[in-house]
Amino acid sequence: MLGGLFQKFRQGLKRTQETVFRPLGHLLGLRKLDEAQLEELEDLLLQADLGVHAVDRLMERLRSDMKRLGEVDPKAILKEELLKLIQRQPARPFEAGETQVILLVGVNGVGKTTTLGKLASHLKAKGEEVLVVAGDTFRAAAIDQLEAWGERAGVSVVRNQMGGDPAAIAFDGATSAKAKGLPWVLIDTAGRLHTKDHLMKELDKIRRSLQKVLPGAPHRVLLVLDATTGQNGLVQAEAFKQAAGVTDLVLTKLDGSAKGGVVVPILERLKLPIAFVGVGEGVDDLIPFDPEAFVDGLLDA
Ligand SMILES: Nc1nc2c(ncn2[C@@H]2O[C@H](COP(=O)(O)OP(=O)(O)OP(=O)(O)O)[C@@H](O)[C@H]2O)c(=O)[nH]1
Ligand SMILES: [Mg+2]
Repeated sequence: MLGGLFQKFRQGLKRTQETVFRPLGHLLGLRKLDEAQLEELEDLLLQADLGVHAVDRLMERLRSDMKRLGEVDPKAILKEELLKLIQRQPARPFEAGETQVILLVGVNGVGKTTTLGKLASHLKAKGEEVLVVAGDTFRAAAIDQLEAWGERAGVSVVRNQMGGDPAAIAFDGATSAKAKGLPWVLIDTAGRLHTKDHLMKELDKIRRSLQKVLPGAPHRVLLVLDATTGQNGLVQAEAFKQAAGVTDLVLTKLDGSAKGGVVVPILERLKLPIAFVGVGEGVDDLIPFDPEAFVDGLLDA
């Protein structure tokens, strides 16, 4: 990862680092930890939303190394074990080719539209043409918000009136992009609760109408997750994975969260790659997930 992005990643993890990992500092510098210190470390790691499984694994490794070697470097062990846990699902790069449709899904307010806007700008800046589809037809404001992002990115937006059928507008967008030979179609969708059956079925309807135009579509389904909800977001994520054929994850609002450690249980439980993380509201605040930058950002003050 390039230096600038690395810094940005680190900046995005600042709240998690300061709130949860900095207080670990005095323990990570020790070479021998007594039982009370081990317990303190365990408690702090659990508070970081790393998940019980990962924390158990870290503690086991510390205890067994200490027994075997007499001394340990807790920070090095933490880095090594965390990297092992999060490196299993490398994200597939976004490479332009024949028309590819990307659908963004998730619960309300997680950052779908913002992520779409950032992604559109990013692809366009690389010189790749993008068509954006306003598939959230529930609110007029949602369509306007997407128009604004489209303008900023310099890409066209396909929209119909409020209350229109999202599957129909998705169909129109895919048809138009295919006819023009554009490499990317990004489709925004309305926020929906994973427990609302009819809304989850609507995603299926969008899929089917896209497939009428492009048999492989949607080529990617990005599930957008809000990092500030920590492990509470895992249940909804699993429901979306089941119902919406999710291929990649986007973890937004990392900058506003002290629960950045949630990356670990997310990757463990969902077994999907994190394609991007959101580290702010600006157009450049969407960056590829990088395991090394993540671990360094958490543990290096
Ligand atoms: N700090 C921060 N704010 C973000 C990030 N991503 C999105 N937001 C903000 O979160 C709020 C909601 O973002 P939207 O993109 O409208 O969320 P949405 O999922 O499209 O919302 P609905 O369409 O209502 O379901 C906005 O105020 C965004 O600016 C991020 O990475 N960091
Ligand atoms: Mg939206």
